[in-house]
Amino acid sequence: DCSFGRNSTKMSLLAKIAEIENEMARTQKNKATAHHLGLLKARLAKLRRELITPKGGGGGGTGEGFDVAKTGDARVGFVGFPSVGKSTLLSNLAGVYSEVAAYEFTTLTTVPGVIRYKGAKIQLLDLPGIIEGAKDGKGRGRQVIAVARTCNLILIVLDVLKPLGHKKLIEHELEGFGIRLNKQPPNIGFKKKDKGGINFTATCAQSELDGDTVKSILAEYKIHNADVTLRSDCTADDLIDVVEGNRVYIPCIYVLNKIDQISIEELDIIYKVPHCVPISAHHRWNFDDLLEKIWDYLHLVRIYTKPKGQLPDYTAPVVLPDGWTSVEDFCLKIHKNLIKEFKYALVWGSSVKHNPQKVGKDHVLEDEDVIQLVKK
Ligand SMILES: Nc1nc2c(ncn2[C@@H]2O[C@H](COP(=O)(O)OP(=O)(O)OP(=O)(O)O)[C@@H](O)[C@H]2O)c(=O)[nH]1
Ligand SMILES: [Mg+2]
Repeated sequence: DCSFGRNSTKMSLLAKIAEIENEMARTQKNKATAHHLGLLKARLAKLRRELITPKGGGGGGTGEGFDVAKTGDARVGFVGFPSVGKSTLLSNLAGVYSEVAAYEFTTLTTVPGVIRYKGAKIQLLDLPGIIEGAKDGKGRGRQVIAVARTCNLILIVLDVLKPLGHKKLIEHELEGFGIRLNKQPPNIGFKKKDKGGINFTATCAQSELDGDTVKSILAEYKIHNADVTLRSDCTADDLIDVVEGNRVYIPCIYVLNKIDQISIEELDIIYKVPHCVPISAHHRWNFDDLLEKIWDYLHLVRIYTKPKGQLPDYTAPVVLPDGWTSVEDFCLKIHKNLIKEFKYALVWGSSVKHNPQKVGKDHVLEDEDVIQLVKK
């Protein structure tokens, strides 16, 4: 980014972003302004995308040292401001050394660790501290957030002594980079066409969007022909997310660290934050709760294999991610050619009515099912 040309485009993009953000802050949110706000939001989303994927710059990789190999059954990333205790957490949870210090920006690259929990191998990534404005290219934030996008779960680590406003700031940074936390993809049908104009339908009452607003948001993207179906009460942001594509939906846990420094009364208040686990990384307090919550939020599915005539092996499950748990997915996880030899499978457990039940490759398995493969 050192060439003058690049920097000046970046500055002008940042200036435009600030201008729109200011205008949005000044605009009262109501029915009369919804249309205008929708337009501003679409403009903002477009500028942000330009900022993170510079023209001709190849989209910008994660940068040296940031990209560590994905190993294990799931990847969990620690994101937070400097000195909140991310490295202490990695060291004490995974037994991996990551430099800990009282000064800020101790960790300068990704430090991986791995834990085994309920038979699953979970990769933990200690990431460098990020600062406000990270998504707009400040500090190492962009690389950090790019790695966060590859995680199956994000732990936002917060210092309980710092204001809860820090939580908002970090969420804002991640959101600006296309990460959606603890959220389902919007229930919007969207299909571009060659002609016929904008065909707008809503299957339920809409508090923010109407046909005109949808039309002008799409016009911002030079889309004049499309089918749009809103199947839940959607916001302009939801529609923009669908049009932009490239959004990732990741579960998130707020880890409130350093509870050794607060009172029991303060702890009671903190427990009310949704999706949170209070801990002390330094004293290893409440790690059991944290691990259990990590497990819950990852939604992993354990499948035990039973070789013919033997008992199932309950110590080494095959672990599948939620949504990828068909018998075919199971076979693929073991070996890429296994499915070619597959005839049928016998399954015991909650996914079947009879124990065992003969199933084909499309059968969807559930957590703790037992499977026996029968080859051709
Ligand atoms: N009191 C208290 N201090 C802690 C706790 N966990 C970490 N610390 C201290 O907080 C400081 C920062 O810890 P680190 O683990 O280096 O923080 P970090 O988030 O990795 O910081 P960066 O790498 O700079 O982003 C160190 O002095 C730690 O000893 C805790 O549970 N309680
Ligand atoms: Mg660190």
